[in-house]
Amino acid sequence: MTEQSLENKACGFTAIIGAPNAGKSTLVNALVGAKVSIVTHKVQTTRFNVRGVLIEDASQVVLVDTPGIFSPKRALDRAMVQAAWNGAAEADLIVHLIDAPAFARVLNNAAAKPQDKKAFEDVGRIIEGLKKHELRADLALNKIDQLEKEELFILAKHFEETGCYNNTFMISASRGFGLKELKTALAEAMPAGPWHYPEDQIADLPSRLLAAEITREKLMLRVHEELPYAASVETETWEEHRNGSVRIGQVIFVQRESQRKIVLGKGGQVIKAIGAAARHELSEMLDRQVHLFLHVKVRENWSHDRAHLALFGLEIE
Ligand SMILES: Nc1nc2c(ncn2[C@@H]2O[C@H](COP(=O)(O)OP(=O)(O)OP(=O)(O)O)[C@@H](O)[C@H]2O)c(=O)[nH]1
Ligand SMILES: [Mg+2]
Repeated sequence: MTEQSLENKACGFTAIIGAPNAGKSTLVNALVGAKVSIVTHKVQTTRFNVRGVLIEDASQVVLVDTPGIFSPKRALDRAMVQAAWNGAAEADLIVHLIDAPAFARVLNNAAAKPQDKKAFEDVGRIIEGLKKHELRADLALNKIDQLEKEELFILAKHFEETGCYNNTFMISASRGFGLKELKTALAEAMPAGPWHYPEDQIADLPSRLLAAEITREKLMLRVHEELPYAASVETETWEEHRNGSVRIGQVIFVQRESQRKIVLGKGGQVIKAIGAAARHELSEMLDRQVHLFLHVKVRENWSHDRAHLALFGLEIE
């Protein structure tokens, strides 16, 4: 590497914060161009900070996907929200992502759903938090594929008046609208300095953790109605075989026997489907044959188990 190219390099952290379900993980995946963080249509999918790397020109932007910020009640929720604020405080740049259609529905009093009102309140809480911690952020209005143009400008004005934001972006993380402009702006905002990661590295989640997250995503997608947030997944064994395949053993922790029955399903059908979906995705990601073995265990207090949560870098009081 020449001295010239080193001088031009920039690298820093950009934290993506927002209310649950704003689309933070979708955005991080879209900016990285690969799946580094799991996504579902449910709130509180992301439980800990997940890093993904975007390279744009001479800049390496380390994106930090954070858990949604809301009013936490349980110890695990508090730890998740704390992790999000820590991610924001440590970052060179904060992007506050908004579910713009949900916010607009509340602002206009137009057919707002209960979850829209929750998101609206959470956004208020985040603005208070930014002020309290004396943090400035960039604003990104997301899901503009579902919003009229006029609405967008009303929203932009609303947020401008808070005085918390430098720049405003209007994007659709899932459709890719506005992402080119966002990438350029993030790259330009990073401080000069050497890159943190080798240029071919896009994520830094250990394989065991990533594998557990993939299974948790399939679990949430499959049984979220019956078992919203009562489960956690841990990779217990990881064996590389000489023929190139890998054998992964995981435990799904639930809090009650009734939940264990739900995850298993009649004749084990539900867990079979979860396992098949997870195995399929893992095989593609790892680019080799995966043998996945899932077990369901009842551990009433998994959400208070420090050792288990420490696997994800979460600390409870
Ligand atoms: N229509 C539309 N939907 C989107 C867009 N971006 C994300 N979504 C959807 O919004 C939902 C939530 O996405 P996530 O990326 O999991 O949201 P999150 O902010 O990471 O959520 P938590 O991790 O729970 O805080 C998913 O169903 C996404 O497909 C978008 O630009 N347009
Ligand atoms: Mg998320």
